[in-house]
Amino acid sequence: MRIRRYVAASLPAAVAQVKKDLGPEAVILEVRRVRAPGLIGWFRPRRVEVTAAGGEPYPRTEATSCPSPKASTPAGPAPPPAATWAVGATALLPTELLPERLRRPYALAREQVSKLVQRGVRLELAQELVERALANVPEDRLADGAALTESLRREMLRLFPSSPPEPLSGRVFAFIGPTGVGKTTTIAKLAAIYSLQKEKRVAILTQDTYRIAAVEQLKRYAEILRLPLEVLFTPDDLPAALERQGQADLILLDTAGRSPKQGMHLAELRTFLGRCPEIQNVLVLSATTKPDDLEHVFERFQPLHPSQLLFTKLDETTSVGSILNLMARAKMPVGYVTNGQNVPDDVEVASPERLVDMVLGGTPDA
Ligand SMILES: Nc1nc2c(ncn2[C@@H]2O[C@H](COP(=O)(O)OP(=O)(O)O)[C@@H](O)[C@H]2O)c(=O)[nH]1
Ligand SMILES: [Mg+2]
Repeated sequence: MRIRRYVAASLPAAVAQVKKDLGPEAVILEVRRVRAPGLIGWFRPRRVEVTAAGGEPYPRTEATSCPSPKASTPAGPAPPPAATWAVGATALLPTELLPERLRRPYALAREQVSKLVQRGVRLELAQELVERALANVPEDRLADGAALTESLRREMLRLFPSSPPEPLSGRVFAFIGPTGVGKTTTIAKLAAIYSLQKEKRVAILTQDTYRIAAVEQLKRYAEILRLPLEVLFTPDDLPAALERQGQADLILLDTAGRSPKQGMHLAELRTFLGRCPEIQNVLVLSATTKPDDLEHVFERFQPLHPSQLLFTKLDETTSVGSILNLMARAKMPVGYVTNGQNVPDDVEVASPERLVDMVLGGTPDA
């Protein structure tokens, strides 16, 4: 029996080499994703390393004389490398090619990866998370689905940066983000909570004068809550309004929704908000946005340096996994999340545990 290692650009290419060299009966012992050594390796795509056994069994040798102690220990093949999980690399591999002890763990892992992907997590991130999760499951619990889910849960939680218990610690917050994500509704919810429940002096400002309905919407909320509302028509109106509202503990600034494609409008908004360094920007994103679009929107708003994220419409989607894609990329705290149209009830401080549980949505069959 020979044990050999093969490195190729893809798994099918590596398996083809194995078959050619070790014969059709060869058994795959280990599959890993590897990089070329040294700094240069980080700039090259990862390759697949397959360790396989095959060929003729070792011939039995008849001892003709009393062997020396050294010769009595045949050198034998090198043991396979310590297990490094390669869920992505093995995804196309028929389970029968895997050693018996790895079949169930890999089957469970693949199930988890496809569940995460269905819920909006990018494939590469899903594979990485599951690989890291597997690496932390004790050897004797590898076939236990619940152990993998628990480990995966911990890996997912690690993506969230620690956030302050009070998301709106500061005085002036501008709510930025695309049209229709729920900025104005969320401001109404928060204005009600901070003024009625937390007894803060709250003022509302709006820069969204592009649609008459937008100002009217906010005016109605401000009237019901008996809060001051300032409508800002030019960037110069902002410092003056902030000065007039100098007594307020919390100022919530609504902005005109911008299509993320409208670069010029974003630049305008940046100039507007850039006048007052005291303003912290909350990037409002809808959890219903397609994962790719969500990352695109997130990127487009980066020039405005948001300090936290706020996700709306969690009630309308099962693809909350796309939130993890942003967490892996941005390490930005999530302050509030909203889960319905009711003002002020449908808003809560984001809980990474709850978000992760929404992505996992129940354990797979153990
Ligand atoms: N289902 C659901 N709808 C929401 C939520 N937040 C806002 N909306 C709705 O989304 C629509 C657009 O909200 P709006 O606040 O005007 O968005 P804006 O353009 O970003 O200011 C309205 O119909 C809201 O009632 C939410 O958490 N869940
Ligand atoms: Mg609005």
